[in-house]
Amino acid sequence: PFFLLLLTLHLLPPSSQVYSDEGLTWDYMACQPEAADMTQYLKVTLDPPNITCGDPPETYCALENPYMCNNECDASTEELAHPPELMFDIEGRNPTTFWQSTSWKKYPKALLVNVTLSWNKTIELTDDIVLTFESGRPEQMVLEKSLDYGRTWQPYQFYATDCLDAFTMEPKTVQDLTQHTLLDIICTEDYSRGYVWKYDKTVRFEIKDRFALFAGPRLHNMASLYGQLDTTKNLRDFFTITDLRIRLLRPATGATMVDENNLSRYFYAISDIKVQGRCKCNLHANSCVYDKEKLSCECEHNTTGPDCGRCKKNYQGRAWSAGSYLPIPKGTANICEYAKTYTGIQSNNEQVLHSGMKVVEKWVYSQFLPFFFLKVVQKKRPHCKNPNLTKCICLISSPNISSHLK
Ligand SMILES: *[C@@H]1O[C@H](CO)[C@@H](O)[C@H](O)[C@H]1NC(C)=O
Ligand SMILES: *[C@@H]1O[C@H](CO)[C@@H](O)[C@H](O)[C@H]1NC(C)=O
Ligand SMILES: *[C@@H]1O[C@H](CO)[C@@H](O)[C@H](O)[C@H]1NC(C)=O
Ligand SMILES: *[C@@H]1O[C@H](CO)[C@@H](O)[C@H](O)[C@H]1NC(C)=O
Ligand SMILES: *[C@@H]1O[C@H](CO)[C@@H](O)[C@H](O)[C@H]1NC(C)=O
Ligand SMILES: *[C@@H]1O[C@H](CO)[C@@H](O)[C@H](O)[C@H]1NC(C)=O
Ligand SMILES: *[C@@H]1O[C@H](CO)[C@@H](O)[C@H](O)[C@H]1NC(C)=O
Ligand SMILES: [Ca+2]
Repeated sequence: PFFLLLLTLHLLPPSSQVYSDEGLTWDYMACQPEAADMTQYLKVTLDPPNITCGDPPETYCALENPYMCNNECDASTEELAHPPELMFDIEGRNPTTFWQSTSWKKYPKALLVNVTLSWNKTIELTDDIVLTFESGRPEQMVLEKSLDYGRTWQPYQFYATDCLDAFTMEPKTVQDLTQHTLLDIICTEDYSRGYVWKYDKTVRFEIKDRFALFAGPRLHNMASLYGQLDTTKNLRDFFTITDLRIRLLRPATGATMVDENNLSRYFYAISDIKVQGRCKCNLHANSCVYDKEKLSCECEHNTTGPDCGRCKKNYQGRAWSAGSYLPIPKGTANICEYAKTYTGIQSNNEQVLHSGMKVVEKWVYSQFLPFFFLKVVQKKRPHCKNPNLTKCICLISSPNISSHLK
C-alpha cells in the first residue's frame, strides 16, 4: 500500500488562456519560470579589454560628416564616458546612452571587438535578440553562442553588407528557412546593407520567426511548437544558451571608401541589447532566483542542480528525466522518486537474484518498503518468475515499481 504513494505525487501543470498583443492565445503553463529580460543578470566582457574609448580621451567625427569632429569620449568624465554598462541601462533617455569603442586608428588592420555576454546559467531564448547601434551598423559581424559556459562557441548568424565577399556564404533571410532547415546557420544582408545611420539602427536574431515555422505566423499554435521542442533535442538546444558573443569585424564606413585621413569616423557604438528568455529548469521549476549574482532554478519534483538536472540525494528511485510539455496541455512532471541509498552495505543476498542479472553499484533500500531491493542493469526487463524472489524488485529504475512487486 505504501508504494502507491510513490506513484501518485504528480502535480500536473495547469494551462490557461491569456490575452497577448496577438489576441487570445493558449499559454501552456508547464512547470517553467516566466520569460524575463535577461540582460539584468549577465556579465559583459570585452576583448580586447581596453577597447572602450576615452582612455586616453579622443575626439571622433560623425560618420555622415567628416567636418563634424566635436564629439568627445573621455573615460574619466561621467558625461563623456561610454562604458559597456550603457548597453543595458534603461532606455528612453534622451540623448541615448551607449558603449563606444576606440576608433579605427590602425586601419587597414581590422578593428576587431568581441562583446561577450555570460549568464553562468543555461537560458532558453523566448524572443528576438535585438542590438541597437548608435553608430552605423557594422558591415561585418557574427553572433555566436555557447552552451557550455564559454568553452566552445558556435555561430548563430552571420551579418554582412556582402555575405559572399565577407564569409563566402550565399545571402539568405529568415524567410528562406523552413521547418527542415530551421537549424541552418545563415548569413543575412538585412541588417547591414546601405548607409542607414539615422534610420534603421537595429540588428536582429529572429527567434519568433523561427518559432513561427512550427507555431504559425502569429504564434497561435504554441502547442505544435511545444510538441516539437519536447521531442527534438536539437531544436531545444538551438534556442538554449549560456553565453552570447557579438564579434564585431568591420565598422560602418558609410557610402564612400574608407577616408584614411580621418579614421576618427569609424568605430562601434551600441546603445541597447535586448535578450528575452527564461532559465532552463528542465520543466522542474516555476521560478528562478537571482542571488549572490547568480541565477538558479528553484527546483521541485525532488530534483536539484542549477538546471534541476538531477535527482536529489535519496530520490534516485528511478533515472532522472526532464519534465515534458506532453501530453498537451497538462504535461508530465516526471518527478524523482524516493529511494534511500546505502552504498556501504555488502550484502550476501545476491543469491536471491535471477541468474543472468548483474548487480551494479550499490544496494538500495526504501524506507517505505520493508525489504531490500537491488539496483540492477539489464537490457530486457527481468520477470521475477522465481517464486523464491518474493521480496525482490528486479529493476528499480523502472517508473512502474509496483508492477515489479510480487
Ligand atoms: C590595449 O592593449 C593592447 C595589448 O594589451 C595594446 O597593444 C594597446 O596599445 C592597448 N590600447 C590602448 C588604447 O591602450
Ligand atoms: C578630419 O576632419 C576634421 C574636421 O574637418 C578636420 O579638422 C581634420 O583635419 C580632419 N583630419 C584629417 C587627418 O584630415
Ligand atoms: C573573439 O572570439 C573569437 C572566437 O569566438 C576568437 O577567435 C577571437 O580571438 C576573439 N578576440 C577577438 C579580439 O576577436
Ligand atoms: C558559476 O556558477 C557556479 C555555481 O553554479 C559557481 O561555482 C561559479 O563560481 C560561477 N562562475 C562565475 C564565473 O561566476
Ligand atoms: C518530493 O516531490 C514531491 C512532488 O513534487 C513533493 O510534494 C515533496 O515535498 C518532495 N519531497 C521533498 C523532500 O522535497
Ligand atoms: C525455491 O526454493 C526452494 C527451497 O528453498 C527450492 O527447493 C526451489 O528449487 C527454489 N525454486 C527456484 C525456482 O529456485
Ligand atoms: C505498469 O504496470 C501495469 C500494471 O501491472 C501494467 O498494466 C503496465 O503495462 C505497466 N506499464 C509499463 C510501462 O510497464
Ligand atoms: Ca543605453
